[in-house]
Amino acid sequence: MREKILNILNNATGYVSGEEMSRDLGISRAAVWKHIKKLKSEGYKIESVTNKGYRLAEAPKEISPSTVDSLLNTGFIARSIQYTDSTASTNEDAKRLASSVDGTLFIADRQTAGKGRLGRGWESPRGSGIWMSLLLKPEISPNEISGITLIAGIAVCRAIGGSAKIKWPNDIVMGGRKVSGILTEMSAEVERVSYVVCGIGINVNTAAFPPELSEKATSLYVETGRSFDRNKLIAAVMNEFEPLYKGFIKNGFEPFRAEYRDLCASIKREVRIISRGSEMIGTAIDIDKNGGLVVMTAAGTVTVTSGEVSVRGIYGYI
Ligand code: BT5
Repeated sequence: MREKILNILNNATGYVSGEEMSRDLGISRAAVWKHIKKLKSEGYKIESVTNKGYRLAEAPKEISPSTVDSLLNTGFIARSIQYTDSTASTNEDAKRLASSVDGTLFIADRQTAGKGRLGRGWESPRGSGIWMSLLLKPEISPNEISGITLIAGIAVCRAIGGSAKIKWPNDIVMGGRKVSGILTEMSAEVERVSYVVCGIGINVNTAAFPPELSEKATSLYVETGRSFDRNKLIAAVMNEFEPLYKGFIKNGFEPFRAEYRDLCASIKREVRIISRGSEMIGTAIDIDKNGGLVVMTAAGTVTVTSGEVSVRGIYGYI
């Protein structure tokens, strides 16, 4: 039905009335309106005018691996791109194809089972976002891996620019809502990392979110009122990521600590840390040299290092 509606809108010279569409497609006008709403949330700009109907003003720009490639100035990051129209999860794709070359970037226009942390889901509709995963083969110890999430956060913030901030450890927020999330997974033997998959999701041209996310999620489009070219943004994140990653592998997190702290929206905020069933309340006061969150609690100062924690109570949405 989606394709049929797009076809009608694409072939129309002016406005098409809801009535006409409902008749041609054999569905109710309410159903037509629902599909239009869905397309809008995917980044299609559809004008609706009373008594005239609908008009497709602008379709979202497609992701094009060759365009991304032409915009890269990296040595090995994203020099190999595996693009697919639709997949369950680009993190799963990267893990399945972990024998691919170091720095391979897996991108999908849509994910049907996008993953968040701790078994949570990640809403990844078609056409409007960036859902991508980098396959990395760093020679560092498994306990340093969480730093990759942090430097990826810096890369995303730099690429987005503007008011983007980081909610420690893995959320990029704008206007108090989440615009991007990062999920880093690894496969390791005792002391040796075999590979790391750093998954990055960015809500780019999303116009509307499902009700359960509308309080906590936002997109670049919602925050700025304009559409972004996803190809340019993917390349910008990769171009920022490579030098950060190289620096991190060589010298650890310390050189990036000051920038991360400046970008970190959690500092000086009341936070509630939830880790494996236990809970702790305090004020986040600093980022330590390994990227841990330093929290002042009634029982003294604690540094939270695990990536497997939830930080709550900073924004209205959590
Ligand atoms: C994350 O988890 O923020 C990590 C998200 C990583 C997504 C990327 S997309 C490419 C790659 N492939 C994957 O399968 N995943 C990665 P977490 O901190 O657990 O946040 C998840 C929570 O954010 C959910 O429980 C929802 O409440 C909320 N959420 C879900 N979809 C969202 C969206 N599109 N935008 C903002 N918030 C969302």
